[in-house]
Amino acid sequence: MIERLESLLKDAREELAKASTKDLVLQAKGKYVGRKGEVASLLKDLGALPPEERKSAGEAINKVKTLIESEIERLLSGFLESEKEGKLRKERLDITLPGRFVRPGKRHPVTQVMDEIEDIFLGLGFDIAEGPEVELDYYNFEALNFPPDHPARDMQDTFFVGGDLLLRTHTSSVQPRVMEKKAPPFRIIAPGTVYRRDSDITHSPMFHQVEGFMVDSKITFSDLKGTLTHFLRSLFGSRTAIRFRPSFFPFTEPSAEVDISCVICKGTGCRVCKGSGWLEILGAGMIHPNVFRAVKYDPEACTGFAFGLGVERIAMLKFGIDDLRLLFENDLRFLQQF
Ligand code: 2NM
Repeated sequence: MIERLESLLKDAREELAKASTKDLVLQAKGKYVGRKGEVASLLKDLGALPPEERKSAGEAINKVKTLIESEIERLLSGFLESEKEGKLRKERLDITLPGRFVRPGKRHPVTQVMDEIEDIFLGLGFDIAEGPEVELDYYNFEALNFPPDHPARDMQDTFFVGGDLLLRTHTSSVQPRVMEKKAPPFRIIAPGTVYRRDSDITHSPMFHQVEGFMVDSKITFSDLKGTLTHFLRSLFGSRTAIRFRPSFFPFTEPSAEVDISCVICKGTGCRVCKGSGWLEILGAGMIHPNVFRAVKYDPEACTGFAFGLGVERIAMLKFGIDDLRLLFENDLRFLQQF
């Protein structure tokens, strides 16, 4: 028995010493100390020994088993360690590599200017209102004092959708919608997209407007001048000169066109202002009594001012863009500059 044990231990040690892979170690493990291994069969043979030898033989077998098992354990944990190391080496990250740059999106220059205009009026206590781009003839023209045969309707070429519907030609169409639902006093701006049948270097069939109006019992032309002066100096700088010229719009009386001193030459005359030193920037006036009548307001009891401006034109002046079409081409090389 002792001889068998000694040669078993020797064989196991030799085989384990040669086992160069985890699998070979596991194979040896099965062969020597597995459930049907050699140690197990020695233990089975214990029964054939005389009773007085069994105890010491059993102890000797278990000692050999423990020796083989601990050698196997040592080898296996060594393989595990080097497996882990190999994995770590393979998955190693170079945290000093520069990351891949993702270019952040930016707001379109027209949106930037629209947001800036909204911020100025929000600062003056104005609310923001919106209305549909596909609009009823009534809100776009009739309620704004453009009767069906009024020559002012020819001033703008309109996209008609059919029936009573058209693409709104100005965001003024929002105003009578607001007034139908609300009683004065209020001050509101209506920013949005509008459509006209115009297309050349200075006109796009789709563009953006901000229109504003303020209604109360004693709003005067001075309120209009003060509000627009504050607005234009916030937008173009505190040294901007402003002038009001008499004009005509169907929905305002009196009406004015508002000019600012040229943002390029500061008033001395250049190509942008065509030598005049002034740039036409918005239209405005006191709301016509017929507009109040259309929304069932008493024109004797309320007064109000209104104004409207084109956002693309302001964006072009602020950013020094000389061709309107650049704003609609969505060429990233152009847009990335703002
Ligand atoms: C302009 C110029 C002058 C205007 C008038 C109104 C309304 F509905 F209150 F009567 N909204 N917007 C207006 C007045 C718009 O744009 C050049």
